[in-house]
Amino acid sequence: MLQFLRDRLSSFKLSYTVYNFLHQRQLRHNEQLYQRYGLRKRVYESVSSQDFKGLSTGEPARFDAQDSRHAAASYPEFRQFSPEVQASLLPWSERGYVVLRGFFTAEEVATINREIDRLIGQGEANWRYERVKIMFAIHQSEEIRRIVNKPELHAILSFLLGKEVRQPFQSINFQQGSQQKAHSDTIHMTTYPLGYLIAAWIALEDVDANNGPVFYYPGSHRLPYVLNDDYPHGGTHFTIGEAAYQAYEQAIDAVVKQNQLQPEEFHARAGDVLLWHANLLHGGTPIREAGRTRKSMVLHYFAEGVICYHEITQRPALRQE
Ligand SMILES: O=C(O)CCC(=O)C(=O)O
Repeated sequence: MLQFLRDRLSSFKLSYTVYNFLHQRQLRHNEQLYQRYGLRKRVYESVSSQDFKGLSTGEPARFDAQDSRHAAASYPEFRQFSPEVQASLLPWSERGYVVLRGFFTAEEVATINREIDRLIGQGEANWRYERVKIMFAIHQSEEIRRIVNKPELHAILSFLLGKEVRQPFQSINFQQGSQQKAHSDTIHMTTYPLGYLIAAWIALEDVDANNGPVFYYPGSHRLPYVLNDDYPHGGTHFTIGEAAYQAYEQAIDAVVKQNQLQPEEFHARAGDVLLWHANLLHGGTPIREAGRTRKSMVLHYFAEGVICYHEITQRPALRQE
């Protein structure tokens, strides 16, 4: 009954507005940005791609505007990376993803896994989505925070976007594969201008074809973004459509078919990292060997200096101060 009421309430935009009004401190980051980009709204009101129509499109992310293969070496920051990292960054514009092999050490991986086991054991893990995802472990474990906030990772992400990337907006830990259908993260975590979200996915154990690897469609980030106007989200001026996400997934399925996109899977050793672009279509393959774990962690980052919101729920993104 309580869950039913919560679900009903969460379909009303007004309930978010009230919540946001009470948490305005976490929306301060948007205040100046609304002014800068000419968005005439209060920061606690609902916001979606519709509100940006007619505003200038803003400056695209560095390697959306230029091809990283040709332009990367012209930036002095590029020289701070090892030759191996440099080589892996070059195809970013073309593929929409980057693989960093062995980026975290076995010890770092073991520490993250130990910390997650501790949170689970102490009943403190913030499980969501039918116990598939553990949200925001970075806020609960100093050890995890220290490890994932590796300055080199932030430098790589900032380099790719051409804007500073600081703390992750969120972390999600998985014990099993997500088996999530294809989507672009932009439907969940959206920026204005578009393209200023980036994800870093860390293998916390070896991943093969059978324990539910992440899949992605190389180059799909260059297709048009699918936003609320592009599928029947079923919402109104006052409400969020109850089946909006299912409708979105169907729209993405149609995009995949129309463009005959071919998936690739990320098979990894513990410690390997996959970075993906804000609009890369990706998801989790089925777990082909029942009962296998697929320990992993994904971090989503917004760049500084852009408006951050959630297209699907039309909410501004609350950020930790
Ligand atoms: O880890 C996975 O299986 C998928 C994760 C994902 O789709 C995401 O973080 O956006």
